[in-house]
Amino acid sequence: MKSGWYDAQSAYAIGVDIGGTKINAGIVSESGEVLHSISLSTLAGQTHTGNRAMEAVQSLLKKVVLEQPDFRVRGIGVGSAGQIEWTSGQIRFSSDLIPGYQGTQLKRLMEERFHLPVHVDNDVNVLALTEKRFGAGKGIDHFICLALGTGVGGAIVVEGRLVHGAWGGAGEIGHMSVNFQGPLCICGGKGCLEQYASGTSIARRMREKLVSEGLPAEDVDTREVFARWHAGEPLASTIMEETIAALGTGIASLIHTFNPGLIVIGGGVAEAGELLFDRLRQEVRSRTMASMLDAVRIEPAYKGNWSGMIGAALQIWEYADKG
Ligand code: BMX
Ligand code: ZN
Repeated sequence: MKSGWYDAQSAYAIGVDIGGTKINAGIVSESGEVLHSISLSTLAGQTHTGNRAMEAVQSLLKKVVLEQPDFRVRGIGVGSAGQIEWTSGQIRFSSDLIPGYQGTQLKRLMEERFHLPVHVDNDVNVLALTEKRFGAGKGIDHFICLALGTGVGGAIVVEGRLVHGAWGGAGEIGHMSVNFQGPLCICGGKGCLEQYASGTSIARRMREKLVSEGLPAEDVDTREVFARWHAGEPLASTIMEETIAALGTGIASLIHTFNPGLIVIGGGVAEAGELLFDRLRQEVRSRTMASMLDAVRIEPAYKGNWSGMIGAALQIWEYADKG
């Protein structure tokens, strides 16, 4: 299985982060240093996402050998959106955020192409490895990550280890229902957290609201909603208060279920800043048993563009004994 690229002693691994919008690939050290990186859009040119990810690794390696012809790595760690069968590295289910991706044998494809050890896990699960090593999760044994981006992803760390469940699907917190009579979700459920708290849904709900008021809605993206919210615009406040109520409901249930010491929140929506965190802390306080509140903090995720990609690569060290 090992190739000319392989060296078990190398200080570097390849990290690949496959999200609904972008694929980032980079050469990463155990201390989180990023030597080289590249970024591609996930869905461009209708190329299959598995092939697009391999294209990213190929271009990355090409870039590296130009500078260091005898460069070697320990392996490839992939963090991907979708529910990943953890041991086989197959995409067991993927919502239509990434059309045609479901069923991809990502680990097998990567191993056959690059002849390196490959680990594949959910994108937000690997993000939790970055939090554990460098972020707010450092030294905390029980914590939960939420990533509010194209979709809403989650990860659960218990006793210092990621919870994978029966085959790897645990932690799909975006599909925890916060409203049993809520709107249909692309996963088949109703009132999922993702329908209220992803960047995509915030922008969509704002546009719908504007249209219903007969106001111009084109070009209104998440950033614009946040700007209007900070400026005190009532429509934007209505949308964001709904997001905060949904998040507060979900987080309170997570606290009651896992009694965590920390909830880490990342993704594009976390860029709404302190106003979001302040409101969210209040909301969670109002919905959570007082006995559970002492132990838990709600903090923003580790800053940096590459945190998903770094976490993906960290799997190589985290699971070194797994081969
Ligand atoms: C979706 C789901 C999760 C993913 C989350 C965040 C798919 C394709 N995705 O809920 O597996 O972790 O989005 O994904 O089923 P991102 O695209 O926002 O990073
Ligand atoms: Zn859902």
